[in-house]
Amino acid sequence: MSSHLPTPQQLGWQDLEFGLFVHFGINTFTGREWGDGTEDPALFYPTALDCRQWARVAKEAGMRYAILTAKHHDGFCLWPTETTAHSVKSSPWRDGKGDVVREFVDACREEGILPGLYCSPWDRNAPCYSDPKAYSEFYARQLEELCSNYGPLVQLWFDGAGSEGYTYDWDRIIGTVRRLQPGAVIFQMGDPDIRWGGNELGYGSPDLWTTVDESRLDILWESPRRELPPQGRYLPVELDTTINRAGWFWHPNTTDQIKSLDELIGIYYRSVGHGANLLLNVAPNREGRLEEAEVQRLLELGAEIRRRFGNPLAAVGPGSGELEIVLREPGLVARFEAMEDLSRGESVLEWVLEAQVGQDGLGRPAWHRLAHGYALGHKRLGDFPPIVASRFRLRVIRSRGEARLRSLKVFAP
Ligand code: FUL
Repeated sequence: MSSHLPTPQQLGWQDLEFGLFVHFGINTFTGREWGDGTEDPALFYPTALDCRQWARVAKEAGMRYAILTAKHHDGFCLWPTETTAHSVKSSPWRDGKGDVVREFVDACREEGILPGLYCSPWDRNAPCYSDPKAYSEFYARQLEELCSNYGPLVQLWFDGAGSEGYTYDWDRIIGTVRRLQPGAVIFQMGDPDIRWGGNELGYGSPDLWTTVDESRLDILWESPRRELPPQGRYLPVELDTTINRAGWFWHPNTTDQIKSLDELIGIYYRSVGHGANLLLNVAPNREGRLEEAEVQRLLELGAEIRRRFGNPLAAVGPGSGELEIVLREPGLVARFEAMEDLSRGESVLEWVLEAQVGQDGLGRPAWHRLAHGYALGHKRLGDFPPIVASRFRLRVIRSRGEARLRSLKVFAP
């Protein structure tokens, strides 16, 4: 499927905006970031697995979805798969009867968080990996289990690492997912609905087009091009990063590497505020619980997002070409949120946000520029030096066809 129009699944996923990434597995117990597949399954032994805690914290932080590493590159499966013995079945944890994927999806649904799964294409344990045809079949069967037995999934996460130069039978693999999980979006590999933002810092360019020339994704990563028109394929961006600089998996004694609230807010502005989804990783420890210090930081982030964007002075929407806010009396404004209506594709090519500051010599309203950009996309967030004004307008300067705007909100400092 390749179209400049979004699917309902893509639009629904974009509205989720902020998700929890959960890296948990054999690496949690070895202290490594990439296992080599020779790890003894007996190492997997969380002493107090608490997926409810993960889901509750995600919910409280304002996240709407969560993705768990059902299988990372080391090949160890967190569910009792029939495809290999390299799984929770061979671990003494719950006498080999445990199923982390089950506990995860159940906990997410109880909290109203949409669950999704990461299942690494690159598998350093499966002996058949040396035979791409046999492995594609093996991998499709793993996905068949994950897509059949755990209810509706919001997203399947196909990480590109380790797969350079390898030939998967994507028709077989993606076909399985599409057939069993028609509501899910696919990330990055095969026939994706969602593309990677090109770095693991959570920083997206301000001109992050949603509709791109897919043959040039690598160029987009290197240097996003302002003039690139939104033509080609509708492919929204997901940016993934970690709350702790130490890595994707849990590592002992790394509290000092937790990102600061300022840094995380900066990441939020440059991801969600640049029209992408933010998938923020918080890794469970060897108990199977998120670390208290990381939970606190995540909740601080959620509270700060609510403080900044939860309470607009005014809001308007939708409109074509221009949206205007008129406050009853002049207010101090320092922040905005603007959204494009993407339901019929990306249309805005250049936009400006202005405040009226008195009149010019001829008695016409005088407008002061507060923000300006090219791509608008799902959402743009921004701060500007505080200004007292009562009239604000978001104006499309150039568009492809009719410009469709979804909403504009302004906020006090
Ligand atoms: C990368 C992987 O190699 C890392 O281990 C991690 O899973 C990250 C999200 O993607 O490509």
